[in-house]
Amino acid sequence: MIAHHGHCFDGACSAALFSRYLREREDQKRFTFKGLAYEPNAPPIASKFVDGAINAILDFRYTASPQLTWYFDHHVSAFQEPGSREHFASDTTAKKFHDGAYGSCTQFIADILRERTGWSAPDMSELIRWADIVDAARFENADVATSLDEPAMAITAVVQECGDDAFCSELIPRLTSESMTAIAKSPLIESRIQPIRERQAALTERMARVGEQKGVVAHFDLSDSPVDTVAKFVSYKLFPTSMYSVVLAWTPRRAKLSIGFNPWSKRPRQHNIAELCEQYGGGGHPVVGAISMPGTELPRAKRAFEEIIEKLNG
Ligand SMILES: [Mn+2]
Repeated sequence: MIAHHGHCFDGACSAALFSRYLREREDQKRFTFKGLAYEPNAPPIASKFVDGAINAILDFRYTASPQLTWYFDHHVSAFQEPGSREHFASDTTAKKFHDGAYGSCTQFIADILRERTGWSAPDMSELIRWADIVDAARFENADVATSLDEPAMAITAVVQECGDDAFCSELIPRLTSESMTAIAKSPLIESRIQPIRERQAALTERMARVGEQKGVVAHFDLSDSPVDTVAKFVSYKLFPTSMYSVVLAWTPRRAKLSIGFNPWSKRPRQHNIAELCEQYGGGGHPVVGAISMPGTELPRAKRAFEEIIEKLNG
């Protein structure tokens, strides 16, 4: 059972790379893929593990479970569960790895497996390269970051919007053997991309309308009508001189604050966004993070939104 960060390109690529390793090196033939989400009141991860099977968590929080066989993650906020850091540190299986310095979990898995076992999948190098670009936001500019023309970007957009377990169970095995160009042209992606293009255009328009820059922070309160997915780099396309963006998105299910550092900012980052998010029960990376609250707690999310704008300007 491979549990991976759900609705996430890096999570899907991690699952693809690692499942191929298990197939080639540990003779595993059947895989169950399970997407994990940072949600308030999410069921414990261990409840998804299968007895007697290889259970892996990729690109997601650690959990102290005796059923966990493999673990790879690069989120600096991986050890939120009480006692999890100690459990990880005392592990003796040499199958649990964490490195917060990595841009993507996929690259991390590739490097660890090559160093430790000599295994690699040369035909997946393009996938690994793009997982690193996407997850670490190492795009050349805001235009590449907001365009769906690159096959990897089209797949990323569809994974983020439609990446439930049924979809990922189809996508992930294909990522182990097909080119992203072929996958992006196939019905799996092609049939889902058009509405995303249209929604993204509409969202860009809405962000241009409600967006404002205060100091070095571009902020967008989108809570007046439900929106689930946020095109995070649009903010830097709209406000190229901003250093940070703060987006408040809301659905009846959850209020979500997305905070990011402008990767094309000419000025160096002054704040650790993961730490900032942790103050509100969220997490992420130094350059990008998120905070989720139940949808009923929108007033609290709005207060956090205002506070974070102030803190980022401080
Ligand atoms: Mn990742």
